[in-house]
Amino acid sequence: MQLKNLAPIPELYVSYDSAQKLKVEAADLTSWDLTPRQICDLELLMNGGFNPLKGFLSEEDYNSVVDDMRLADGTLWPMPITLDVSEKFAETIELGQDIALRDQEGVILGTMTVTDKWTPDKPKEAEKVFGADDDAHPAVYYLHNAAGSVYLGGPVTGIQQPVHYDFRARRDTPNELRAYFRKLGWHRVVAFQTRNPLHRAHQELTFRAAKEAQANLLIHPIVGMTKPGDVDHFTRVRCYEAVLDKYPSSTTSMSLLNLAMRMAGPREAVWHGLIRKNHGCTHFIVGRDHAGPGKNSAGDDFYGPYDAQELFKKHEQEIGIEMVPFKHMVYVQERAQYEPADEIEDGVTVLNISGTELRRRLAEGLEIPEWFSFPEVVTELRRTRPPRSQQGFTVFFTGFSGSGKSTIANAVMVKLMEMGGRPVTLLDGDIVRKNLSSELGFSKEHRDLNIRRIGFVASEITKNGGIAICAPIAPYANTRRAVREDIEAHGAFVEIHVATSIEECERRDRKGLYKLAREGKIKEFTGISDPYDVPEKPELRLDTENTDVDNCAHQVILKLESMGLIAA
Ligand code: PPS
Repeated sequence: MQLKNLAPIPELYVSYDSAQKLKVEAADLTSWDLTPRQICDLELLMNGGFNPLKGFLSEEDYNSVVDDMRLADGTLWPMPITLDVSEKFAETIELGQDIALRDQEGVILGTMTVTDKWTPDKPKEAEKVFGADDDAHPAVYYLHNAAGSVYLGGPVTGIQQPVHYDFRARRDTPNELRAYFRKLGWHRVVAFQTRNPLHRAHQELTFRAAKEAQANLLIHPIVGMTKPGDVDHFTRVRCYEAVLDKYPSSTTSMSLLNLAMRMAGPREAVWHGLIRKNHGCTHFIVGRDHAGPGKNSAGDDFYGPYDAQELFKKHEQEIGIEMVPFKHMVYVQERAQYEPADEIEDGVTVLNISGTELRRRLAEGLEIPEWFSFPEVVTELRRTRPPRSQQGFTVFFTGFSGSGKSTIANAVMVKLMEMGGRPVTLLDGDIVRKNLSSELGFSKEHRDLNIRRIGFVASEITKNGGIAICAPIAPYANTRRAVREDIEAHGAFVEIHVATSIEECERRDRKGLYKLAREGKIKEFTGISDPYDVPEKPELRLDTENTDVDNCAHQVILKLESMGLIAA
């Protein structure tokens, strides 16, 4: 008997011979260079992971998905999969035109016939899809700050899969997984979605879920894009491989999913379910706060802890995959085992380590008990995340010209060099503008480019275990946030607002620039004729008007000590 979940699923790829021909023809088409997120989306469109989508959404489908979680024909589909482009590019495109979709190295992955072109109502998309137009939500932030302002829609023709050089044997298309399940005779398969390393509680939970569903288990981690700040997928995959041995042999498999997550909670859970159905699974584990994005800007959760399970349950029949609700597992010390929290009687000792506590223990090099995780996993995590005092980090000063940033930054640099241990690089505003950004002026566009360059260099330094000290004006909050995100993927970002008032800077006027700015001889001068967004929550704010340089530098060093970045 051929089970429906294991029958081949439609893909958007043309045959090998047609692909060779199409590749040559597509070289003459107008090209769009796909963003990393679009590459993830395109891969799953082409290989059937996003079945029944046949391309990037048309305007009609987009509106219907945003409003009702359905395509225009009524089919359940919760997430807008859109090709966002710049206004400039959109202007060059006529409806009906074919465009080539290229990866970041210029390889043509597919073509798209543009049937639709429109300017989306982004605040509405944010409200409807993510529940709030709040930049604290990573996907809303992306929507407003990274995504292009025009969407193109139309059917896609697949030429080739994006190339992955890592963990090739662990990546499977929906049809490859379906074939694998057919080969092994796995008719019931429960999928476990994750963007975190697996510890003992997850292993116990997934094992129980498989037993309850009388199904085999597929560990199906996301390796595309997850929440900024997550453990990188290279480390996670090494951790997963270590945990795979802990399951009874031949019951469990692992496959990597190149999905770009949106952290959309309930809608995301439904989307994840559809994707897993497409990958041949019959059951799907949905946990507490599934794909939750964390706190909103008022400090509250974006979604209720069980909203995702509720929405999934409501649409379970239509999704076509059965939900296995996640039981919160905790460790019972007296019985030395994990048990579902809701089944535990009073009077026993329940142990638990939260994600935040785990990060703290890793950062401070503290013990991580055996009951919590597997030694192999802890070793991997420690290799990637050594204690903070051995990691690289960035100190990012921001403030008006003449506020004292460079002087304090210099003093801090010398103090850190005196301590030794890590190489220190100073990226001072003036120095950077003499070399790295010598061709740039002071328009918003150029300032952003300047700060992004500084951020790029600082993130490389941080990644490689050094200390980067940056001291540009960096007047825009959004750009500072983007740089923070880039750097926090590798180490700490310590933002220091040198809060000297504009009046005091002008009074000091060390370089005579304020005088020239007042006379209109320097245009777009920060604080005089150009804006400065005061940092809302910097790690440290320095008052230079009542404190001398040495003391300011000392405050920075104390801050670094209190964050565990330098030994006390
Ligand atoms: S930015 O906005 O972060 O890109 O600016 P930054 O690269 O830090 O600026 C470096 C120095 O350029 C001088 N300068 C100006 N500042 C602000 N606005 C205008 N229009 C301008 N023109 C020149 C200014 O002296 C900055 O010096 P610092 O080191 O901040 O005192």
